[in-house]
Amino acid sequence: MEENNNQSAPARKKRIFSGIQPTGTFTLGNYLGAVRNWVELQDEYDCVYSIVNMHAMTIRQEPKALRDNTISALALLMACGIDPEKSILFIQSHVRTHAELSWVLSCYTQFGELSRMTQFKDKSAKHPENINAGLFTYPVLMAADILLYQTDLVPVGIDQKQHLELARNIAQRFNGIYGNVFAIPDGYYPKLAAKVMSLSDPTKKMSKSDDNPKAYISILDKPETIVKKFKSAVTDSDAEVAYRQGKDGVNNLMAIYSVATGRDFSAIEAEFAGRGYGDFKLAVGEAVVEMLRPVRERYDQYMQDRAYLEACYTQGAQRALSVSYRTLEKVYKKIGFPADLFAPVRSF
Ligand code: AQP
Repeated sequence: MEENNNQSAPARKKRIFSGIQPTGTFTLGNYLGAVRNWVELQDEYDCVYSIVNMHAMTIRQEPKALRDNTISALALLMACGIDPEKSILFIQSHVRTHAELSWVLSCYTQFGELSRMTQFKDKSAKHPENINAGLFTYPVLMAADILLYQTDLVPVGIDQKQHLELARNIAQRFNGIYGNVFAIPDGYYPKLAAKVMSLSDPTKKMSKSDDNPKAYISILDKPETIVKKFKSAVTDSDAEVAYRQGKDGVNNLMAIYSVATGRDFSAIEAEFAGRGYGDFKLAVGEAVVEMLRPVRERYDQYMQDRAYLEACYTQGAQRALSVSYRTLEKVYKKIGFPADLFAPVRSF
């Protein structure tokens, strides 16, 4: 039979990569800024998601807590809706290509570039007792994470924009020397809640490692805790629910409420016109409780099935290694390393 040469191969789906650190239970910021979008992108894109425990080491971690948080992060991602069959879902330290490419890329990254990273400045100010080299080179490892998968799009919160720009610069520099080795990734930022702010200081990002638990909503917080934290959220003395410059606390709550209910800002302003902040904060708390309820329930189910979680991360690591190794092999060849003596079997 004659081959039909007119039939073109199906277009490759665009590739997505993103990661999250297992430094504690995810916050509402992690959920709205990143994970919620990861879930939505799964049908349209070829997605790769990682629990980036190697990044977490840049801040001192208690080993048992890190191990437990890593498994818990896997269950949390699945509870949020990441499907380990549809997407490649893996634990970073299981896939050796990340550390290896990171070393190579660090030789193509300038000290001055890393010195300008604001997250390094923020985190080293927060942990003056442990300003380690890993904290400084964190963005290079992140560039390796992304570039290994020939990533087109990186869905992250806006706080990661500077790191993503650096990853693009490193890729362009490398491609400029060796030809087209890496795809150049674009950032994908949510329109709303790209930066969820702390409930106790709305000029600061909501973070899972904040010392003050009232500052963040953990996605596993009990319903009554969530409502209580929103009730004590810092706002202002205007007593007007309106989205305006200078109203950081209210703006933050409005963005959260808007995502949780699907209502736009003018509808929210109309809903709470003439009513005090008490009603508004309660409504935000209740909407968030409802949004997170299914996540909490599914999380408990996954955590009871350790064998299933292990099977998921094992399969995820095999698939991630298989895809990422192709890029690493190409890089090694380009830079002049001899062929790998211990290449992984590529049958996954
Ligand atoms: N407050 C936030 N608003 C929107 N997006 C956020 N992200 C984090 N905080 C917010 C996004 O979540 C993804 C995973 O983040 P990460 O765990 O890798 O690191 P992070 O940005 O340092 O998050 P945390 O919660 O602040 O962790 P700690 O306290 O350990 O440093 C990223 O896409 C990030 O943009």
